[in-house]
Amino acid sequence: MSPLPAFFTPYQHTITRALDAMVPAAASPFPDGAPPAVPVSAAMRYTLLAPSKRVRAVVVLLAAELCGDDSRAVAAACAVEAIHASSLILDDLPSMDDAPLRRGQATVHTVYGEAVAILAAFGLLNEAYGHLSRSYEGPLAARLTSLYADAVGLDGLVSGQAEDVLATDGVLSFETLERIHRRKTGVLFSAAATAGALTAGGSPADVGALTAYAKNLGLAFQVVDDLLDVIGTPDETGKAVRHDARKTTFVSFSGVEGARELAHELCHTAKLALTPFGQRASRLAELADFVASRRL
Ligand code: GRG
Repeated sequence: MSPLPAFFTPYQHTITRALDAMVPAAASPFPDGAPPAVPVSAAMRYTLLAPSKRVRAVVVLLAAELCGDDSRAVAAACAVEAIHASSLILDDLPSMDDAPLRRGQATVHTVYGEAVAILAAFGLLNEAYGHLSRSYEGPLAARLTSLYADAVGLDGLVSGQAEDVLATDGVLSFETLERIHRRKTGVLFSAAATAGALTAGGSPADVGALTAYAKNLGLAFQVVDDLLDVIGTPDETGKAVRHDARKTTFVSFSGVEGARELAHELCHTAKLALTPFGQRASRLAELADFVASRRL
């Protein structure tokens, strides 16, 4: 078993509190306090506030800390978590992964129906960008918004997911698989590290090093995700396993041991990118060690 590093707990609390405030429960329109008839905000909160490791948010906060100022990072950390939650809702839909379980609970479309799930995903994405524009001023707001939009867009999650879904049952080359996984998962990690550094006014060298770290960490994260689909359990991962049987994955390519080795190599490369920061980057290094051998 590989628990999350102990230093995660206070960061997780900070983020969950801030997410709770970012998407408040809709006030009841009825005098008796009965829930609103249209449960979109409930569906958004159902996913957003469900138990999560909050790894992407922690990457934002640690990157900002390393660049010397974490006082402005929380909003960018919340925005990346809202984007991530939006992508999970979409990924679980019947037309995509058709998944029954996520974050240890029934998936949002199985509870609220598919229409509300789709609207909740749009709602979270919209909240992410709105929150950035309300939380940062001029050039920084624009930079963060375009950073996250690029991560979601045609060189990021949307393209990675499209290629992934359309490739089910097909045969992929290793290069194609790597491109899909970088886009589907890696780019959001890179954007998280870059965003953290930008909110702290990090130098171009700091931004470059942190982005290189997160690029490798993000790909490793997805390699281990593939691995956990084969060797993990729903209790550990909070989702159904053996779900990727019809897909080409890093495990179907390299076997369990090969995928494990690849994850370790990528995390080692991620840690090398931290060299300029020395001991100050010990938490990001610890995070890479966790990712390489995580079971959750
Ligand atoms: C418009 C936002 C948007 C996305 C459209 C659906 C889609 C394109 C992309 C899906 C990408 C996806 C779900 C990639 C998998 C990433 C992954 C490894 C998820 C699991 O992340 P964890 O383990 O989950 O960090 P927790 O629950 O801990 O946050």
